[in-house]
Amino acid sequence: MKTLWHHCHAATLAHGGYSIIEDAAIVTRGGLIDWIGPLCDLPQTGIDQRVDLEGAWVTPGLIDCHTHAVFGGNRSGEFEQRLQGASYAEIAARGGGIASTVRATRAASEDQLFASALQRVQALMRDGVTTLEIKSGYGLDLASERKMLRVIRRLGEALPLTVRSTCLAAHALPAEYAGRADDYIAHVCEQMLPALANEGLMDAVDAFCEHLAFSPEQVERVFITARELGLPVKLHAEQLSPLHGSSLAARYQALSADHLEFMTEEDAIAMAEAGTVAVLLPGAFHCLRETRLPPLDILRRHGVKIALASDLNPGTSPGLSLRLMLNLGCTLFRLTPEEALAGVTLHAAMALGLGASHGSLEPGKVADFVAWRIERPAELAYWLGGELPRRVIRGGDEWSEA
Ligand code: DI6
Ligand code: FE
Repeated sequence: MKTLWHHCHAATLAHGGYSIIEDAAIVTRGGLIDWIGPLCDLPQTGIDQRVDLEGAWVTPGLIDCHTHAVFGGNRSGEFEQRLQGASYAEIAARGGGIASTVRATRAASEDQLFASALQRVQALMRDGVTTLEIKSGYGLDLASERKMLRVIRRLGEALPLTVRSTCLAAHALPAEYAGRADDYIAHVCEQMLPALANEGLMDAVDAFCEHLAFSPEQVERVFITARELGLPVKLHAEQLSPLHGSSLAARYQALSADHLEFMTEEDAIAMAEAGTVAVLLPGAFHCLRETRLPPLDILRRHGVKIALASDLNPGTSPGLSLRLMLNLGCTLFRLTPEEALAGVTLHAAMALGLGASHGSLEPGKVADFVAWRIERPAELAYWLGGELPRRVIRGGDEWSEA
């Protein structure tokens, strides 16, 4: 069955930047894009069904390539404390922070975690998100990490959404290992990752490389294990201090290094050579009221691909709108709206290892796209959240919220 989507303009993201086709036509078949180009060039053969997009702008389905959307409870109390002067690190040192979400996540049932994550993921979907990465990392023991990863897999089965699952067992030191970080990392590498990989619960492995989390040496042990298990890696790096985690990630051909406020030019060169995507997270920067900007000029100069994500998590970025992140990426980090859109489409796909199949409108790629009723693509980064009129097509089928 061939469907023609017409009466639209397209920002295809296929050949660098917006890659605009005015008065475009898209033919989909079997869940894939069969043909895309100017309507006047359309080969008129064998169209079964026509859909009038009423002058909309079509973009690839949005991809949120860094979220922690599954968690118990929330940390609005810590938000209040931070506004009264406590720092993220101070709150963590007194047993709050990630540890408090670990307690709430361990206490929640799989069904409770599923139900609360579903609400958040549906909020992201209302923004045109068709592909989403979700990390574990609030369980920090085998049973609880497994529970989180199962919820992540279930979300992918329940929703018209491509969900990639990342194991972040090396997110923080669980209380029962206090003072024994090396022992915990050994447990992650020898017990947790092999068991969870064996159960097919993850697509990638991530870690948090920071003074208040794990050292580069500890992260490297996690990366070696991931490599042995045949899984790609990602890294939370250079968010609060310069440990050169992003260079380490590049040495292990990481799909991405994320945050990067404190990265150096050497880190950028290593990432460019390895093809490691820089994932910028303006929601966390904003909520922690950080002042050190990720070095955008250095990333551009060395041709590092830049993605943008919500980092949806209960502590540092309770962000339920990827479009809001487009705005924050532009206003806080000085991305152009065009770079920001590439950051939530093609470059986000690359950050998930999906660059060959997702992220741009090209023949042979999956037919995930959004038809927005907007005047120009920059409008996607212009509004501060809210709902934009749009139609979401996922795998060639139109999604409508029940
Ligand atoms: N960096 C982040 O931004 C999140 N995790 C991480 O390693 C924050 C997680 C949290 O505070 O709950
Ligand atoms: Fe994160």
